[in-house]
Amino acid sequence: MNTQTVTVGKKVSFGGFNIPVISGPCSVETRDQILTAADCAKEAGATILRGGAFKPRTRPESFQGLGLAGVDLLCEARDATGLPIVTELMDVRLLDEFLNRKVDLIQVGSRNMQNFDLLKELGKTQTPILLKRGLAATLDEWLAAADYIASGGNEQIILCERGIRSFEYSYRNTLDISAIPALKARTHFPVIVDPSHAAGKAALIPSLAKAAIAAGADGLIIEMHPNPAQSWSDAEQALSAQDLSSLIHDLKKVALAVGRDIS
Ligand SMILES: [Mn+2]
Repeated sequence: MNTQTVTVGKKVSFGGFNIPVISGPCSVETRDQILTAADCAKEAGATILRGGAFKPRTRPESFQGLGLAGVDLLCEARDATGLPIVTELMDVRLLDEFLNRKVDLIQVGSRNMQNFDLLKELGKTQTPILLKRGLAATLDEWLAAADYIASGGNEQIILCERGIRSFEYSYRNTLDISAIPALKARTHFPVIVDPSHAAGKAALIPSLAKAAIAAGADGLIIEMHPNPAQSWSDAEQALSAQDLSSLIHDLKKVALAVGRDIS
């Protein structure tokens, strides 16, 4: 099936010749941290800034994010660098706050993939949506979730494979590379890959990212922290700015080998 393009911000298109890389920290922590991360992401060749402000953490004692103050810091980083921003919306009651701040790409996280009331409300907007695959969701369930958004009138949807639950515990999740060509045959939505949450370990990320592009992914979302060891969440999987820079350099070669580019 032909992939439609979804444009985020003024000029970052998913689903075409170019393969955009989204990067930034797991969580927005401080003003300095996110402004530095934004500069590093842009310098490395990423074209969208990520950062969690509302964090769906497994344990209640874990850092829950800065909330709307974190979204405001992302907006400040957008103003400083020109990079569009993506951040997760967990609570439908905060949708207007996201729309007022013109969040460029609203993420629905794995744990909310089947939060149907949230999906229905997002379907009434015209903001691009990054729909991550549920922890144990089949392709049928995932595509049905996308239909909840699309049937409200919002077709600006990007699907994100981020690893699924399996019996293997040597890494955080099992990256389902097969999902990329399988989805391409079934849907016109662009498909991107999150190697960071699939791997859970920084050392595995380059291999998974290369495999994703070779298999036809339309983009990547990769966690990067200016000081990975000090990261308040997902420290083990955060790349340094230098790691991200050299990875994007290598990924360009894979993209060219499959008739695409990262620019
Ligand atoms: Mn994370």
